[in-house]
Amino acid sequence: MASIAVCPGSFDPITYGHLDIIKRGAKVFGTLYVCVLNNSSKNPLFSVDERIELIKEVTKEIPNVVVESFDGLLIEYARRKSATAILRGLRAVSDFEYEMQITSMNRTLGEEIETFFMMTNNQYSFLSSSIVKEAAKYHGNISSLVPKAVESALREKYRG
Ligand code: COD
Repeated sequence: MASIAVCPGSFDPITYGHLDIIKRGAKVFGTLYVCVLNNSSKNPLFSVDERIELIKEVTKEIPNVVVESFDGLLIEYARRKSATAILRGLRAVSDFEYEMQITSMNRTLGEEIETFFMMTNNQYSFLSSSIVKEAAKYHGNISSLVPKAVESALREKYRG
């Protein structure tokens, strides 16, 4: 049976840290659904459609990656996709508590779906979408943190 996993997140916007996890996950799972939470209560910089377009652009060379949005519970989305796994990235120890909470809740809601973690590549340990947005806002050099398409989109957002 081909393995199907979901890789959920906000991806506001996608960084090289996210991309590293997606590329490595795509080598392990038969199909990897990269899914963007459509959460109207947060205040994202990029719309869901913009985030999806950026993820599609930077993953276009990876044939078994599918990019979508989802609403509501991740476990319900994973079931609709017949996924047996959730893939998450871990950066520093500071991620641990939050990830434990999410994993524990997801296990309560759907114990048939297992969560897998991948340790980040060292060079991306302290990389987050928030830090990238902060740097871009003040016109810092972010070329080593995000793919070109994302850098251009950020420049456009913070133009002027
Ligand atoms: N290196 C490695 N991994 C990274 C890096 C990096 N530099 N940066 C981010 N990541 C990983 C994160 O650890 C995470 O695994 C993934 O990439 C996405 O990160 P974010 O920050 O874009 O997304 P999150 O963590 O805000 O996403 C939260 C969810 C949307 C997954 C969560 O809120 C959710 O599932 N919501 C749906 C409602 C639900 O089901 N709730 C019940 C469970 S709480």
